[in-house]
Amino acid sequence: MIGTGTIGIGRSVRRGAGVRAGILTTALLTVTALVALPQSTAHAADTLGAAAAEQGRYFGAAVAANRLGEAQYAATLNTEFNSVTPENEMKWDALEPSRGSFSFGNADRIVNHAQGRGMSVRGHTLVWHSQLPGWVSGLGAADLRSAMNNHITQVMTHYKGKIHSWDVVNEAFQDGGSGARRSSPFQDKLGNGFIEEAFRTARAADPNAKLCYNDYNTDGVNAKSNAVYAMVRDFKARGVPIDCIGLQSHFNPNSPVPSDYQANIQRFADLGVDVQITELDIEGSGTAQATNYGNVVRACLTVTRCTGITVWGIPDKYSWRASGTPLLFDDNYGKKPAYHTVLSALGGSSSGDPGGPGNPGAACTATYTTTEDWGSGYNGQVTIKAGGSRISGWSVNVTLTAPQKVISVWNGTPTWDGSGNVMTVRSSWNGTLEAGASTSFGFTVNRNGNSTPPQLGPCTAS
Ligand code: 9MR
Repeated sequence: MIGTGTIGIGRSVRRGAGVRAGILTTALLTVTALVALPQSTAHAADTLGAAAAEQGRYFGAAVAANRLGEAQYAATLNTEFNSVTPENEMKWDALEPSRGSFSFGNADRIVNHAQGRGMSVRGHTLVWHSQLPGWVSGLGAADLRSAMNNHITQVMTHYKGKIHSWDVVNEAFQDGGSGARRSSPFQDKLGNGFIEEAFRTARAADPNAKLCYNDYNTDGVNAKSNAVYAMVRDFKARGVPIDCIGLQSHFNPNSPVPSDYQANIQRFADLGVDVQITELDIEGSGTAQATNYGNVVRACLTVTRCTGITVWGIPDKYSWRASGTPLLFDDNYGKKPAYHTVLSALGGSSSGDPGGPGNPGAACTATYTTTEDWGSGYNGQVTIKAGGSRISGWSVNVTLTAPQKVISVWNGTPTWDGSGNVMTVRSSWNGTLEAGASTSFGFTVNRNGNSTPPQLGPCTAS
C-alpha cells in the first residue's frame, strides 16, 4: 500500500541526509507526499461512523461545546462519529434562561461543527422536567402552555432543517411499577395531554424533523416501557405525530442490559416508529463491558427500524458517570476493548488497527520532539516505546492545526482523516518491538503561517 513508496523514500532520505531536511530534501519529499496523499483515505469501515453507515445506521456521541477546542476530543469525534447530540446545550435552561430570551451560542457551535463535517444532529431536548429554569415552574397553567409551545416553536424554527431527530418530550414517566406519569410542572398543570400537545406543536414547527419520545429504564419490557408503549400505540391510532422512541440505555450492574432488549426494540418498531438508542453507556471494563456493548449493537442491528446509536460521551473522563468508566475511549482517548467489539459488531474491522483484540496485553507510549525547525516548517519525531510485553504493531494520531500540512512521513505509514488535519501513523517494517524497546517515525510539516505544535494522541499497540 502507500507505506512502501513513502517509507522507501523516507528511509533513503533518512539514511542519506539524516534527519536534516534541507530545501532539496523537502522538495523531494513533496513528491513523495503527492503520491502518498491521494491513496491515504481511511478504509471504509475502520471507524464507528463508517461501519454504522454501511449498515444504514448512524453512530453518534453526546458532545459538549466547551470541549470542541480540545484537539484529541475533536479529532476522535471527527474521525469516529457521524452524529452528535449536544449533551446539555439544547436543554431549556441553556436555550431560554429567561422568558422569551434565547441564547443559542453554545448549541450553534455544536450544530455548526457537525454540519461542517457531514454529521447529523439529534436535538435534546425540548420538554423535560429537569434543567428547567425556575421561571417556567412558576407559571400558571395557561401561561405554561403558551411558554411550552413558544419554546418548542422558537427552538425548532431556529434549527429548522438542521436537526435529524428531536427529543420532543423527555422522561415523562415514573420509575417503578405504576406506569404513571412523573410529576412535573407540565404534567401537574397541563395534565396527560401535554405530551400530545408538544408533539403537535413540534410537527408544525419543523415537519421534516423526526419527533421522538425519549426515556430511561424503558430498555426492556417492564411497567414503564409498557406505559410508553401504550402511549405510542394510542398516538399512532389517533394520528398524533410521533416518529421515534429513544431508549436511553444507561446500564450498570444494578441496571444491566435486559435480556429482552431486542424484543422491546422490536415491539416499538412494530408500532410503526423508529427506535434510536440515544444515550448509551455501560459501566464496567474489559471483556465484560465489551460483551455488553456488543449485545446492544447486535440487538439494534437486528431490528430494521433501529436506526442509530448514540453513546453518551467520548472519553470516560467526561462521562456523567466517569467513575464507572462507561464509554468506548479511555481517559487518553485509547480505544477500549468495548470499542473494538462495537466496531466489529457493526461489521467494521480492527484489522491493521493496533490495540485490537488480537493482543490484549499490548501497550506502548508515544512521545514527540521537534528535531529541526527552519521557520516556515519543521521536522517532528515521534518515539514509540513498547510497554511490558512484545508488540507487533503500533499506531498514533498526530493532529495538526490548519493550514499546516504534512509533506512527508518516514518510518511509518500515514493515513489522513477527512479534514486532512489528523494523521494516523501506523507501523510498517518497524512494528515489532520487544518489551521496553523503541523505534521512531518522523515527518516534515509546512507551517503555512501557523505555529501551533502538533498534538499527539495516545499510542495504541497490537
Ligand atoms: O450528561 C448530562 C449531564 O452533564 C448533566 O449534568 C445532567 C443534568 O441533568 O444531564 C445529563 O444528561 C442526561 C440526559 O440529558 C437525559 N437522560 C439522562 C442523562 C444523564 O443524567
